[in-house]
Amino acid sequence: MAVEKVDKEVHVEENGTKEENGTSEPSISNENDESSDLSSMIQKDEDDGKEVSKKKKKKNKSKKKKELPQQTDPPSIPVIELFPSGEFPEGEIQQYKDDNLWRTTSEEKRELERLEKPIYDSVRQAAEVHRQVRKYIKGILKPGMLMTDLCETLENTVRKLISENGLQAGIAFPTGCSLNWVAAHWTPNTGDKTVLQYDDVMKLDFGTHIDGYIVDSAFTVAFNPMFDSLLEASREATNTGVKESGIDVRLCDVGAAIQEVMESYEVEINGKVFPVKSIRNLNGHSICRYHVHAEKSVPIVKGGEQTKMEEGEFFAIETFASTGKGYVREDLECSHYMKNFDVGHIPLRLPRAKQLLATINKNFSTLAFCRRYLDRLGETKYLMALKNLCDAGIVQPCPPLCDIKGSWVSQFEHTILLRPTCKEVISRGDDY
Ligand SMILES: [Co+2]
Repeated sequence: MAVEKVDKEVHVEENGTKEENGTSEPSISNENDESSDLSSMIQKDEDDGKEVSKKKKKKNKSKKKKELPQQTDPPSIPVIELFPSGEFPEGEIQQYKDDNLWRTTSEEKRELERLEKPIYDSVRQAAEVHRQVRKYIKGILKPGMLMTDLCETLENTVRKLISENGLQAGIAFPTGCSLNWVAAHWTPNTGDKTVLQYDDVMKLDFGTHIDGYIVDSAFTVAFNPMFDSLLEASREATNTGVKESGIDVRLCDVGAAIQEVMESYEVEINGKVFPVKSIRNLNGHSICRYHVHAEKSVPIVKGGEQTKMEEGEFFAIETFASTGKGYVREDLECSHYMKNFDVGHIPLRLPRAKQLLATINKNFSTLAFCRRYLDRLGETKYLMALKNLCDAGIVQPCPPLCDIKGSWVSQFEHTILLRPTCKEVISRGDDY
C-alpha cells in the first residue's frame, strides 16, 4: 500500500543467517508425456472444421496425445504447465457504467485489447499463481505455526508455481503477514520466533509478477469468529472500491464510497463495541511495470485528490478496517526495502554498499525485497551497507505501519485493470 505522512520510529538490528536457494527452472513442454487420455481422443474425433483438422494432423504426426497435468496437493506444478497454450483465466469482468457504457461494444476499443493480449496473459498468469498459492496456504494455516515457516512455505510455493526466473517471473514483494494492530509491511526477519496465535488477526499480503506485471492482493486471516465482522468491513469496503473504480472516475469519489461502507460497520470484540474506521493515511495505488506503488493513490477516506483513473491503468484497491485510531505510524524493526524507482546512477565510494547494490539490482531491481531475501542469496553482515544505500536515497526502507497497540486491523486487496472495454478484477477468486 501507499502510505502518507507517518511518524518515524525505526529500530535496526544486525543479523544474517543463510538458507538454501530454491529456484526452479521453467518447464513449458509436456510433449514427453506418453500416457493416453480417452476423453481427449473422443473430443478430437468429434471436432470438425479446417482449423481443428489442421491441428489434428499436427498432433497425429507427432503421434503423441496431450494430457494436461492436474495441480498436486501441495501444489508443485508450474502454472504454465497447466495452461500450455499460454492463455490464462480471465479475472472477474465488470462493465463500465453511465458515460462509459459505449466502451463495452466499441470495435476500436476491442482492437486495442487485442494488441494488449500478451500483457493480459502475463498478469493473468501471475494472478492464477496468486489464487493457487493462497488456496493452499489457507488450507495449512493454523495457530502455533512459526511465522517464518508460513512465509517460507508461501514464498517457495510461489517460486515453484510461477517458474521463478530472475526478473522475468517471481515474487513481486515480501510476504506481508502483519498481526493485529500492525496494518502492513511486517514480515519476520531471519531468526524471528513469532508464532501465529488463535486470537491473531493476520493480513496476508503477497505479490506475484510475470515480466514486471504485478498482482498485488491481500486477505485477512482470523481463527476466532469474533473478528468476522471486522473482516467483512474491509472485504466489503474493498469490493465497493473495486465497483466504483473506472475510467474517468475521480480518486476522491472512490475513497468516499469506501469510507461510507467501511464506517457503516461496528464490531463487538471481547464484549466491547468498536466503531470501524478506515485507516486514513493508508491508500490503494496505481501499479506500473516493476513499480508496485506508482504515482496515483486511491484514498480510503473522503477528501482525497480529484485526479482521475485512466484507460489502461492497473490499480491495487485495498482497504484497512481498524478498531484503533484509524491512523498508522512507522514502528518496530524494519524488514521491507525497495529501490527508489526514479533514482538514476549515484556514484558510491564504499565497496560494500556498491556490492550490495549490485545484488539488489540483479535480483530485485525496483521490486521490493526483505532481509530474508538477502539472507537466502548468501548476503551476510549487510545492514550497514543497506543503511548507506538508504541514506544515499537509493533504497527506501518500508518499516511496519502500526495503529495503536491493542487494536485490530483487517485488510482486503485486489488488483484491477481498466481495460478499454471493461474493468477486469485480475486477482478475483472464489474466496474473495
Ligand atoms: Co498494495
